[in-house]
Amino acid sequence: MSLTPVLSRYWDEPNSWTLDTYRRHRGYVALGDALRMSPDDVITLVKSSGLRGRGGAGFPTGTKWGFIPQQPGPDGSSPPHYLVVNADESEPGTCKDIPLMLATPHALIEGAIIAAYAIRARHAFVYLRGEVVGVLRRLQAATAQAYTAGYLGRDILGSGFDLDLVVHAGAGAYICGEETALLDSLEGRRGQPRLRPPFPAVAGLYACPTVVNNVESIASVPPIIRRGVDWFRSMGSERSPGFTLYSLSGHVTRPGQYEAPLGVTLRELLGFAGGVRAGHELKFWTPGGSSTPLLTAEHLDVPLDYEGVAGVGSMLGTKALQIFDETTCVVRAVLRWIEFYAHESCGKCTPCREGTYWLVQLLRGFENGTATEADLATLADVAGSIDGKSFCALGDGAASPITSSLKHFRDEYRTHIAGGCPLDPRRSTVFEG
Ligand code: L3W
Ligand code: SF4
Repeated sequence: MSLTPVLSRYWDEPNSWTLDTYRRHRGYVALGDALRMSPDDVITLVKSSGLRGRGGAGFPTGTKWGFIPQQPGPDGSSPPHYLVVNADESEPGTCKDIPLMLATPHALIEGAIIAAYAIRARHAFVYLRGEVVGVLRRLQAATAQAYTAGYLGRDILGSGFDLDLVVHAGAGAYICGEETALLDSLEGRRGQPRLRPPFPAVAGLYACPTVVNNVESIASVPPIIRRGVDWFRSMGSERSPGFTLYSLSGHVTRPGQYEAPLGVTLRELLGFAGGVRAGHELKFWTPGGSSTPLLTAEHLDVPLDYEGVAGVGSMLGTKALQIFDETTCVVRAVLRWIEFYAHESCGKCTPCREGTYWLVQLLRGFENGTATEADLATLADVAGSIDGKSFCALGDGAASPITSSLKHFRDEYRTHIAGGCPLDPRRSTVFEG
């Protein structure tokens, strides 16, 4: 399989983020095409493409757009509805949306205008994680350019369609990437997940129907409009069509973004990235951030699409492939992740709030050599009390590194019982830089 750069095609070009460069690469052509179609036809086209959400869950994008009620209510008026772009990229290892917004902010803006047109929203929001001030400035500057050029505001390109786009920076909390916590935060409240259903498509921002889509999902729409459903479906598989960004990080020769058809394997991606760093071998990896169960060298040929990764008991997630070689202590890596989840737990539900705290205490015992065989059982028990019993996906995500590392590396935990971490911390390169 070969690389298929679409979104990342000219990220390395000087001034890739300017409106001129974007237009030189046929930017905003898809917007004109979409505005000549009816909103329903745009939704049908995106449904036919089979585009699935790139934020982690893989929910069909066109189907989500189709949930937004368009019929007037009994009083004849249509309730307001909104588009919200989830740009709160925070999943450990995930680093695709931020480079996309930095390199080609207009790709996101054009996609957002098309999506808003399709669902007939007049207000769109980009919710960005607070720490990335450079991205905020770039998005704000690009939004201002889009207003000046007539792509935003009143009567866009003479179509009669009006849209305002607001770029909003959060305060930097992982939980605000959960779509309903994001909406609470956008409304000015503390970001904590809401009970679902109702899903945002029914009651979202200000209790109105709202589409929440990931940055990469939205930026994938203009090329689909421009080049068509058959072109998009010529990549990937029937159920997981198209191209996507895979982010390789960790012990790999050339870390970075690799855009390829869904279904590419880690073996193929490592071929593009120069392999695991010289002189070392693959020990374990995450297919889509730390919330997705760990895989090992025996999974090098698993197709990296939704069905392929689910078939080996994991999830494609955000396609953040974190690569770890044999110098990595799996217990220490899991401890660092669980410390993150414990820190980011919003505290709303007991299994996650208390469970992540106890997981950290137990894992520290393995690292410093005080853990017992009984602690191994307790570790699995606590993870089991979080997984599937928490209020939102953060809890399930926190249990996942524990259960998957116990499945593949139980012996390594046992080695720790016998006297702490066997790897010399000065040699172990994971998470220390
Ligand atoms: C209307 C229904 N809408 C589902 C919508 C729902 C959402 C989308 C997916 O978690 C995963 C999670 C993380 N009527 C609907 C409906 N929807 N049924 O479809 O929903 P869901 O519940 O399957 O997933 P989710 O809550 O969106 C996302 C995993 O991604 N993850 C985390 C990624 C973190 C980032 C980040 O840092 N930015 O992306 C990584 O694997 O664990 O499983 O829109 O409303 N009947
Ligand atoms: Fe908050 Fe964790 Fe419960 Fe989610 S699972 S609601 S993050 S305490």
